[in-house]
Amino acid sequence: MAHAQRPQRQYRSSLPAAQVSTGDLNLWSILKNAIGKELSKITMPVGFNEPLSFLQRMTEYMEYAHLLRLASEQDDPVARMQYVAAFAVSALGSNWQRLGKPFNPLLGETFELERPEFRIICEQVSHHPPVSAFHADSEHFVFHGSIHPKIKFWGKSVEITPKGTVTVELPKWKEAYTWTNVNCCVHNIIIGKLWIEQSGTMEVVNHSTGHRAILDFKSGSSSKDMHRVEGFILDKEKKKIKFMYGKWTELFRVTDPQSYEDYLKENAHKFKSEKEKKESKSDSSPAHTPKRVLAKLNSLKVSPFKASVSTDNDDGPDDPPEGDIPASDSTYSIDIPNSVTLWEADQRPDNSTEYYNFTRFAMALNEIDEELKGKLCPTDSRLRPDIRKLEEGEVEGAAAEKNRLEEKQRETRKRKSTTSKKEEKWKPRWFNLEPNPHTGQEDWIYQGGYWERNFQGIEDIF
Ligand code: CLR
Repeated sequence: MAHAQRPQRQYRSSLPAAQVSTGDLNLWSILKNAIGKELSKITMPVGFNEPLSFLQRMTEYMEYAHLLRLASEQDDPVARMQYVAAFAVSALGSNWQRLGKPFNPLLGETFELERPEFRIICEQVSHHPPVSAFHADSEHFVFHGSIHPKIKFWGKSVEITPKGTVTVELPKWKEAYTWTNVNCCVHNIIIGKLWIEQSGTMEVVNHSTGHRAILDFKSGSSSKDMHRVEGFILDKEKKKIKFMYGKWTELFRVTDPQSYEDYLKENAHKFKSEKEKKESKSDSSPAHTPKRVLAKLNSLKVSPFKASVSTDNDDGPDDPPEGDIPASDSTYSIDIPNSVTLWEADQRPDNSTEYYNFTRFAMALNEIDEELKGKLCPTDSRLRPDIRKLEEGEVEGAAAEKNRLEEKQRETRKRKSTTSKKEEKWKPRWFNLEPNPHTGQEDWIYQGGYWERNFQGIEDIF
């Protein structure tokens, strides 16, 4: 494929303007009337946004696409599973400390990205509920799926369920792997520093060989478990073949189950004392006092999205229920003998905190030049004036453009819902709802043709 041979080029390493402080915006004052509602139905001031559309944000799954190439290059199905599982974990790495809300894509909005290891096309295929579909490929793999982020606000926290299955196909091996992403929770909406937790079980299934990687994303209830992911690769007889472990923010490794067992035995004393420490801690002192919360807050770097702190609130930071505290055999160390590192996160650039905590990869997603402008589909996220204005630091201009676009979208919807002419009813341009051949479930499947770049007759949505 032509795009694979393209020479590596330099992408921009920062945005045109640093993030503007939103100091006096109070998240709680906006959200307190919205408990139990879908977040996509709540209008949030642009100050809470990051200058990316959700389609661009979704593309961040691809940052470590080389892992899928590596998977395809392995002759052993277990080795392939290792890399596919590492990719699934790596895809969530960019979420660390990313607390800005991406812009809701407009209906029919698209986003394309070509990089040496892959190319991807995304489309917003539904507005209510919001559903974003993507299809990435290279000569080594196909990766596709759709995300319908169900976002619920529960008072102290926001819970996000990224509904939708994703599929990796390795044509060389005629294999398909599927999994569902884990839940994401944004804590401390009322008071404290916002933080992101991703927790739950992810099961990566190889539909051809029956191998499974069952990965547990631990709840961040204790600092030892913070960001931790671990689990086993099982064969179709459910025999444990490999142990995998790491942190979704940092790295992911693999070792054999025997090395893990031995390691647990040798370090049993350590784990026990850690557990006891934890227990005695929770028995004694009351969980949190407002003063301690305040002191902690003051010592932390101030988050631009922080809710204003009120002293008469007796609630401390969100604590997950006691039941979520994982069993004592979880590995505290990340140096188990005979391990191989499959993935390591690219370090955030030095200027990251001034730029919405973006990764190097995210910095370049909204980049545009004349050459690209000339060939992009007119519905591409890069052409959205509101996002462009925000990345240029023009918060008010961005807000005005965002309102204009949303108004335009409402008008179009009204017009289309009253029309009886079938050809005027809106339908996604590049994806179609049909059964996923590997899971049998309804899925948004790419219909092809985007890269031929015939963009005639495409509606003007901006
Ligand atoms: C997490 C990984 C999933 C896909 C996914 C869906 C929705 C995203 C979420 C990810 C990360 C957190 C997110 C969320 C939408 C809104 C939320 C970006 C990428 C932000 C942090 C909400 C900020 C505003 C609140 C503080 C009110 O596979």
